[in-house]
Amino acid sequence: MDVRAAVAFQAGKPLSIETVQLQGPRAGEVLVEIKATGVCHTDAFTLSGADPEGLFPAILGHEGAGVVVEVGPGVKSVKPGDHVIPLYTPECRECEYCLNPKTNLCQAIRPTQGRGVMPDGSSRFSINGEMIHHYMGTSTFANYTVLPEIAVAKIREDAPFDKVCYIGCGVTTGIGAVIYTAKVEPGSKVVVFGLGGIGLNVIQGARMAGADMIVGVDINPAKRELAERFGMTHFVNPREVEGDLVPYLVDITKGGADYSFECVGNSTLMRQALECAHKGWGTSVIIGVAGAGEEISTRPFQLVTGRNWRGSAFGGARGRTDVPKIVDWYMEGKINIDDLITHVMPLERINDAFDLMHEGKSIRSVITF
Ligand code: NAD
Ligand code: AHE
Ligand code: ZN
Repeated sequence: MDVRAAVAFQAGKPLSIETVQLQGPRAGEVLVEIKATGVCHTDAFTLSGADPEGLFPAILGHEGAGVVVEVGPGVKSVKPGDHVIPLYTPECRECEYCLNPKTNLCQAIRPTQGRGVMPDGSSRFSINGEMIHHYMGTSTFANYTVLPEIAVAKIREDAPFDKVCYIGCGVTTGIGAVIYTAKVEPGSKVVVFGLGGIGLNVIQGARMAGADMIVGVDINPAKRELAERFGMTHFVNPREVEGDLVPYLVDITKGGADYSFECVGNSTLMRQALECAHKGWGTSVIIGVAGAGEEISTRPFQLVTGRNWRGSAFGGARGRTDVPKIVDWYMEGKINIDDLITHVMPLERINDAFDLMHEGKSIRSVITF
């Protein structure tokens, strides 16, 4: 079938709106009509050329919501008409990883996701006979996409697509990193580096977890007001701090953060986030994605003296199990998504969404089809 998609033909170039061809679902796959998709910084990261797994041409996008229109042979868990959120972290419930409660990183289809193809090794997308790569196994910058059955979470039908699409990445990543990965306790002191689409959800998660002090660190002062509305208690602009940022943060938290989160993708900030964590027990969680060739470093003494350094992908959430619950939280008014969606636009204007992100003018832009 013909579908409308934003195609990334080349790194560093704007997306191009095209009519592309999409083959129907094969065994274990589903065809989903995408109704809305968010634009995450990771899409911009891959488009920039900094992603070692970036492949071109590709249909990017991994923060969608839509309706199942057709299922391939053997599909049992969803049917046409079901409302779903695509999962770039699938949940097969059978692999060694899914069976281990310590991780959410289902590996059932990870190798083919990284090669931009479906689990059988081929792509369903093409343009004029030329293959187009899938992206993160989701490719939501198209009005129809094909996904493995294990990579869709069935959600309630009264949830608005143009809001809950954000649960497909940013909301779950930020809130989940607090609740599932770090397991922040009531009364904690939390420091959040980066107050964008992820960091504000970390703040919202920290408030839900009952943190007492939530420090937000960002070089863009325009992020302050919204972050305060979401629960930030103290704002730090590193450009206004005299001297080193780490001792400043240790000082205002009276010894260091119980939990810190890096939500930018900058390896210098990752080090600062680790080093502002409390001696003896502080945990620092890396969420930001750093470019090819980047490495992190610190003095081993920082870890010897009891700080913990770890990372979180998709907030430690198991998509088919946890995403429907997070949709319920939204529908019950327990989490705020609406105020983080600052821009809504049609697919034809998707490049504006990238510009707004780079200019620091948006939190989340959502594309509606
Ligand atoms: P965003 O562009 O919305 O926000 C980034 C924020 O960082 C902005 O507010 C910006 O002002 C701030 N910032 C930039 N440089 C800074 C600096 N030197 N010091 C302090 N603040 C600085 O991006 P986002 O969508 O929130 O994504 C954030 C990061 O998280 C990206 O690297 C993205 O790829 C990554 N991410 C990871 C996961 C995961 O599962 N681990 C999921 C989603 C996104
Ligand atoms: N392809 C990159 C890594 C990108 C990355 O870390 N992706 C996160 C999700 S970001 C969503 O906005 C993730 O889930 N990682 C776990 C995984 O298996 O990809 C690279 O460096 O190669
Ligand atoms: Zn994302």
